[in-house]
Amino acid sequence: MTTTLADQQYDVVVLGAGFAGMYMLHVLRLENLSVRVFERGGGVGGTWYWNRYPGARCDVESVEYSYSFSDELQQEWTWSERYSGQPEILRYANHVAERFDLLKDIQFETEIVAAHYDETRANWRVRTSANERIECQFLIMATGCLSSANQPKIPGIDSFRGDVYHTGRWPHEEVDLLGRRIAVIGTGSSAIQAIPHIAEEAKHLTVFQRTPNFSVPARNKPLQADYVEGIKASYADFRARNRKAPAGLGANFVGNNQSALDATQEERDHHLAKRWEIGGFAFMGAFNDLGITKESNDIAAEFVRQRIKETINDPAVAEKLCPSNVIGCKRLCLDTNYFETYNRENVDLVDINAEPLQSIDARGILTDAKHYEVDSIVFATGFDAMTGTLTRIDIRGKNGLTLKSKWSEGPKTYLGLMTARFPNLFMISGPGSPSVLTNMIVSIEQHVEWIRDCISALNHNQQTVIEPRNDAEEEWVKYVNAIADLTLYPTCNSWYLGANIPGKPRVFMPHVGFPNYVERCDEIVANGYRGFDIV
Ligand code: NA7
Repeated sequence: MTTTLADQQYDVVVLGAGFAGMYMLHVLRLENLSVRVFERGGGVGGTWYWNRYPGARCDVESVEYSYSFSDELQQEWTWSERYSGQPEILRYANHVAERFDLLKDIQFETEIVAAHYDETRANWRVRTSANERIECQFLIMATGCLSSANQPKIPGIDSFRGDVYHTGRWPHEEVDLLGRRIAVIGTGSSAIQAIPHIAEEAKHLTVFQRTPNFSVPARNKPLQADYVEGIKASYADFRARNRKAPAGLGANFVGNNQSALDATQEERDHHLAKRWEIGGFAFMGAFNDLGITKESNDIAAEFVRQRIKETINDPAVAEKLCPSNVIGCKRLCLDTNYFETYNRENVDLVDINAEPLQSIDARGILTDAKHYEVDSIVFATGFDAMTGTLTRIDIRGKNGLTLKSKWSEGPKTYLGLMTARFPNLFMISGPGSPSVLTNMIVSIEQHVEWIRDCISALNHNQQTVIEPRNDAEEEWVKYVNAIADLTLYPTCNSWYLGANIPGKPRVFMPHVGFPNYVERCDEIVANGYRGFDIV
């Protein structure tokens, strides 16, 4: 390996030092490969490095949302709450980086702007934002699914004299919201977490809502020592049971294997209320068909609407906050005092369907109905999910084909791991894999280990290039969509479908189900990497 900045060579270059990039680096180093990680942030943690808005918290339980690959690590680390807040997860990421001595191979504050495949030399030529040029045999995108912020282009935004924030790019220095008039645009998961905290600080908070969201109580709480000890004592079994669960999480909350349609009214109330009290995603396990049968889903949706109406003092506000679509179709939100916040004197809700956003001027936000004078605007408007970060980079495969043009009608991958005509380019939790429909860390570990095994098999067999075949990829895309069509997922305008980004093709991107996906991956390997061309 040469070490001049203008000409570095590595076996593997990894983009991103979130949970995927860190684990990828760790396992590839153990294979004695030279690896360099490039990270645009100033530290490790990915999502948890950027999303530091007030109230940012994971919606997967902390004893599950953590690495399983090292028993020493899972024994020595103790989570303090049922759902970890962003600062604790970031401390964990930093602990992992130090514990496994990862930092020396990560280059921070460096963006990869281009990656071109050189067919003659069968390698990737990568260029950084600082114009460094690097060559590598394998390129691994550990760029995250929610890493390109969606900033709506509202006319006049540049003229606003106050502060503008995005939840997904929250400043690293202290943000003073105290005594300010704040606007929050968006009511997705990030807003639902942030709004109760912002409302406590703000002089006045105006929430601009396009679509009301379903949210269930998180019932977050400090973790008791005996509970943590119990998990640690049987961690291997707990992790294994989670990996067998459809979304790679929630093994401790066994679903009720009964259709809501077969239940009496008392049974319906009982199961839904029980899980409402448990809190979190357990709610969707109240019946076995909430994700596939609209009539069953309606029953659960109505239960949540009733809870919203009971909570909100003003019936007109409650009506605006009641979602009409399918529960769980967009990712279910978990909250702490979200709906209660609308009972505060200093909080107003604006339905932007009734009074559309017109523009932003120096002093605030103008809708069809009135001008809202504010000091700060918080965009909680989500992400160009799953593909945004990948297509933003100038990635070119064989014959100069750009990834952006190849995916212009929607992402095409084989297993969500690779895409045809882009040899030796791997994606961790790429579109077409379970990723965002699962506990991300479970999916990340499975992908990282699959990629490691693939590279080491190639090296072992003195093979240098792997690429999925077009027919295998076409079939995979159809298969992913066919599974999604068996569910209610495609029935609403979610970011899973790209529907939140104007002009983005409407294609359901994640693969539904984790255990069935892993079986497919393993079976393809057992059959000599069926569907891949290997040279
Ligand atoms: P989400 O879930 O995509 O939510 C974004 C919110 O912003 C949602 O309410 C959107 O309304 C709204 N939005 C988006 N664009 C606009 C415009 N142009 N005008 C007004 N409102 C808009 O992102 P989050 O960051 O909350 O959560 C992302 C994931 O992070 C979440 O699923 C968890 O996995 C963690 P819409 O519903 O599209 O009408």
